Amino acid sequence: MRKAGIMLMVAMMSIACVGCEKKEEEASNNVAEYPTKEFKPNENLQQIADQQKDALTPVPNGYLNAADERGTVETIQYEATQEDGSKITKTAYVYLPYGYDENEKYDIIYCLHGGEGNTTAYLGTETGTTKIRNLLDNMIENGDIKPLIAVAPTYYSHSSNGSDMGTSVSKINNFTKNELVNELIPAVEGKYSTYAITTDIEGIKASRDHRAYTGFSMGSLSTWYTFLNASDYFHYFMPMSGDCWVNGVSNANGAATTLEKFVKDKGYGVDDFFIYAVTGSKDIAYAAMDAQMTAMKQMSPSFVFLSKENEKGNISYRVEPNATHDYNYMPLYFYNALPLFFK
Ligand code: FER
Repeated sequence: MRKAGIMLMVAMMSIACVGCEKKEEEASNNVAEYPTKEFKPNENLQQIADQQKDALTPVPNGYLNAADERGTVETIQYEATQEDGSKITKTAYVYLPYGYDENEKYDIIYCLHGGEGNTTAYLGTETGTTKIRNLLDNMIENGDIKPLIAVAPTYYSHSSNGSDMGTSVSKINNFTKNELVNELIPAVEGKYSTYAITTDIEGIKASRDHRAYTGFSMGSLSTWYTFLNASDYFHYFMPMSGDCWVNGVSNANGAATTLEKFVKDKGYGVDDFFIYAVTGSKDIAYAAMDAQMTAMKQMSPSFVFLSKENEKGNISYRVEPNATHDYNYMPLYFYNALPLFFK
């Protein structure tokens, strides 16, 4: 009996050890590849394997190069109220599609950078282009999407330099709760022609089906906060590589429960919002985002996930095999999500 017990222990220890070595091996490979970020090895390899069957549709050749018909980028200045009530002037970049005509109405997407990023992350500047800008030009030129306006602002208390990383969660909360709808949207959509006939609260609400919000990493966090703080004004959301910290960091069940309660309280059905959540299987945000999505998958009918079997839903969760935490994956995510928006 005793002998059997010891043998079992030894057997268990050696199994545990095999697991250990494997994990260590995986972890060290990843540390070499991503030296600045901690990478947690995927815990559910079968799930990853399943998702890998669904790799995103690749961006067509040439779509990241300059299109024949190119939009323009302008800056807009607006007065923003900070958390302490003080006012500052902030700058956002605005992409206008090729042939922009102020007598037409355009769908609009607000794009938020990651931690320590800035307003140039998506659209560059007036003169310098970016892959996202070329992608938008090419998608519009080829009829993949209707011409739209894109805006790249910041949740920081400055426009394009320095870092407020330490205070970014409270800044993101203030930005999404107050500045976005009271200050940024009126400034942008008062100047450029969107579906907002007026830029008071009612006009912004009435045009929510023509407004989207996306962000990468901390910008993804801001996307979840916009869902909670400003979904009266936005119908479409694309969180890229970041989970929701509304109940604290790495609290997937808490985040999912808060989001579900919000959807129930609002009385939202399957047609009332659409979330395209996306990340990469080797992204530092993968574990957190995947855990949140796993919890939300249990929350039908508040969250109805799109799948091959189910083409009607209010959320799609996609994982690009091997993609890391890198802005260079954003064009792939935009290319796959934008045709699903503004339906
Ligand atoms: C996450 C994982 C990583 C996340 C953010 C980060 C918001 C990193 C942010 C940064 O360093 O900028 O799930 O969610």
